[in-house]
Order: sequence, then C-alpha cells, then structure tokens
Amino acid sequence: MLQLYHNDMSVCAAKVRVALAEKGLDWAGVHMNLRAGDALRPDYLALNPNGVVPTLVHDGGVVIESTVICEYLDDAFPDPGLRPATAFELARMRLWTKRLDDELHAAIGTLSMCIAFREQHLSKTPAELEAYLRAVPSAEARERRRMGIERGMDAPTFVPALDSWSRALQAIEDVLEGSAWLAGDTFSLADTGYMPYIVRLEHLGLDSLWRARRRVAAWRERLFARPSYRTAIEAWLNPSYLALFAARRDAVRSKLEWTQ
Ligand SMILES: N[C@@H](CCC(=O)N[C@@H](CS)C(=O)NCC(=O)O)C(=O)O
Repeated sequence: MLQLYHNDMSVCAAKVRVALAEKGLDWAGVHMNLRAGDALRPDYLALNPNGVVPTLVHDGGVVIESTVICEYLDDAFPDPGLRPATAFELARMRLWTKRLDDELHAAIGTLSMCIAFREQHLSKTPAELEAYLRAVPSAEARERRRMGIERGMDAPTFVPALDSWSRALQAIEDVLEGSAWLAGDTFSLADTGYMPYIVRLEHLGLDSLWRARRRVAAWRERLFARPSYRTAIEAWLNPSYLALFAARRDAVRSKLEWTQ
C-alpha cells in the first residue's frame, strides 16, 4: 500500500502526485495543514525530520524528499518508465531535478512567501510568529521565511529568487531547441518535476517570465495537456489560495515593472 503525506498546494507534494498519476498508481493520502504546523508535530517529524511534505510510506517503508520519492516510485513500479533509457539522457534528467532541489525550490518558496503566503502569517501575534518560526528545523529555511514574512517583495532574497527562475527558464528555452522534453525526446521525471513549479509561477503572476520564451510556452502547453496535470494538480487547487494569489496580482505587476 502507498500512503502519501502531502498538501493540496505544496509544489513538491504535487510533484509526487504527478509521478503517481503518470504511473496510474492507487494511493491513500494524509492531507497535512502546513499553516497549522501539522508537518512540525513530533509524530510527523519521526517520519520526516525535515518537517516538510511530502513523505511516502510504502508497505511500512518510509521515503522522503520528493525527487528521491519519484525515483523510488520509478524503481518500485517501472511500468510505465519515467526515466530515459540512455545514461547520457539520465544524467541530463538528474541535472534538471538537481537544479530544482539545489536552487529553484528555495527560490519558489521565497517568491511564494514574499508575494502571497506572508499574508497568512501577518495576522499572527509576534509570539505566535516566533513560535511558528522556532519550530522550523532548518535555520536557513527559518530565516528565509522570516525575511519573506517581514519584508515581502522588498526582502533582499526576492530579486535573486526571481533571477534564479529567469535563468532556469532561459536554460529550458535553450534545451527545447533540440528536444521535445527536458532530458531529450523521452518525457521524464525532469518534466513531471517542473510541472507544479510552472503552475506556481503562473499563480504568482510571474508567467511574464516566459512570455518571450516561446518554446517554454509550448512545453508548458504539452505538460498541461497530460491527464496527470488534471488529476494531480488541477483537482487539488485550493480556492482560498487562488483568491490570495489573485489579490496580489497588481502588486506583483508593479514590482516587476519596477524591477525590470
Ligand atoms: N526538499 C524537500 C522540500 C520539501 C518542502 O520544502 N516542502 C514544503 C512544501 S512544498 C513544506 O512542507 N513546507 C513546510 C511548511 O510550509 O510549513 C522535498 O523535495 O521533498
């Protein structure tokens, strides 16, 4: 049995849902309320010491880290495969997923917090906010969140995060000149991995980042046409988050005009 601890709007949880959907696997979900601190409770920290979603439990075995979970699923359930057959394309796939893990995931977290999620924390009292931040296991993530909450789009982390995504989208534009998908002509875990992040960039009003990148736009169309987009992402979109993102659109537009 496959059990996934996840959250409706979490990009890395969505990444695993996309892989599960692509493979047609049945799974049971435990939905975590991240704002209520569900991922920071001791019983969950025993499964995932990082205090984040997703976590996969398969027949009693625990797997954490969304990229590792996706590769685990491809090992445990090889058909249909989501990794290219050649060693070279496999290396290309891993470079893309590594870039997400090393840089782009933190960057999207920064952008999400600075633009929108901070609004969910601003009603907290200073003591409540401190208690929330103190519980975040990673000091780096804790300080990044603090800065985003306190300073929003004026945080010093905001423009570098925007730049990380802008450079990544240009790299995608370049690679798609020679192939249909990120790792080559095989649709792979690189493409499934980026799908939820592209959705988040749109929600944050940052789709202008690929307006002039027509191959990224066409790849996005191909991604969103897959049934896995509907079942793993669209079906889980939380209306209150969508309203929050929409309410921030004008502020983002004027910040981008000012930044570029
Ligand atoms: N490297 C981890 C990152 C996981 C992560 O940052 N998850 C976020 C949601 S996308 C989370 O659970 N944040 C906790 C919170 O917002 O309280 C992975 O890929 O699984």
